[in-house]
Amino acid sequence: LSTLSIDQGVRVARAEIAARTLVAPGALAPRVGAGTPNRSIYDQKHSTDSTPGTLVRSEGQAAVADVSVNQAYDNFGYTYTLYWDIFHRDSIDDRGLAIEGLVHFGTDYDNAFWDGAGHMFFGDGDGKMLTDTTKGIDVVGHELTHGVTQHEANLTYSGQSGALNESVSDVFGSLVKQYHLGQTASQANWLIGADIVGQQLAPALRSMKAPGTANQYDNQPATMDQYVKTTSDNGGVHTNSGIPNHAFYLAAVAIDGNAWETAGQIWYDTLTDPRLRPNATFSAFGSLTLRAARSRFGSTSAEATAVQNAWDGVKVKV
Ligand code: ASN
Ligand code: ZN
Repeated sequence: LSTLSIDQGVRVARAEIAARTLVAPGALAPRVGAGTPNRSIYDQKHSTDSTPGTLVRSEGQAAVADVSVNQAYDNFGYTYTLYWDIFHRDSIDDRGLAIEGLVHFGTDYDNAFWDGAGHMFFGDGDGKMLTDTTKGIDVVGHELTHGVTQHEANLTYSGQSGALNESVSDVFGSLVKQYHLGQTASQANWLIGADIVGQQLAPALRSMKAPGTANQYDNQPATMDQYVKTTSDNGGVHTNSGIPNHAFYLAAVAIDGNAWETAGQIWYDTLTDPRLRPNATFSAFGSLTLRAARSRFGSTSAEATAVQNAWDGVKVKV
């Protein structure tokens, strides 16, 4: 220090500040409290109100008598943990946003959803189509990921960008489950919603491994030539998501090992890439995954090759 003139010292300090501004915000020192979720679970008591009902469990509080409350709380925790441990993301907005779950929404309500305004709603199911939706770790991960997507690429919820929005939720929902269970890509079953289906929809809502085979009503395509043109479901967002879902599966199993470290990292890099536009097509998304694979793992890496082959496999040009 004594060998530096004041001027040199100032220049060093300036260089440090300049260097720091080049670093991505996520790479800066974590905020105080980062690494811990801030969960609140509300009981809607079967109402269909869109505002939170009775607060029944908040962060750090012990389990309560209501199983749905604890399942939502725990599955939010596992979802937060994947995002924090693997992608260094602090909650839905990467700024520690409170995670709010509203359980017992409606009566026999056969769905769970993100409302776009910070709340995740969970129905109890009618017992035939669906059972308690809080039980599905991948389902809870799916809904929370809708919030992540809203804060990142904000993929428009219709047509191809809507199917990408849906697919990203399935991808990270599945990864939350795989990370929690410690399963490699080849050990995972790649089903979505297996823990919340009743006998009518058994064995699952969707299959990333074999789209179109998850249950008796499943009509998901696995390849672009089978893309379903429809005006229902915002242009088939829950149907055509089978195509990018299957691309992710193909990439993950070709690479094998822990999917969250390879294909998952590539998809996360893509979701958070400012080049991913809200109206992205499958092709635009696929091209960005290839770009992400090359920049993170190398242009001739096994990961980049697997990603290229995956999109070829679902007949999407990248
Ligand atoms: N469970 C559905 C979903 O998260 C609800 C919806 O159709 N938006 O995709
Ligand atoms: Zn969804």
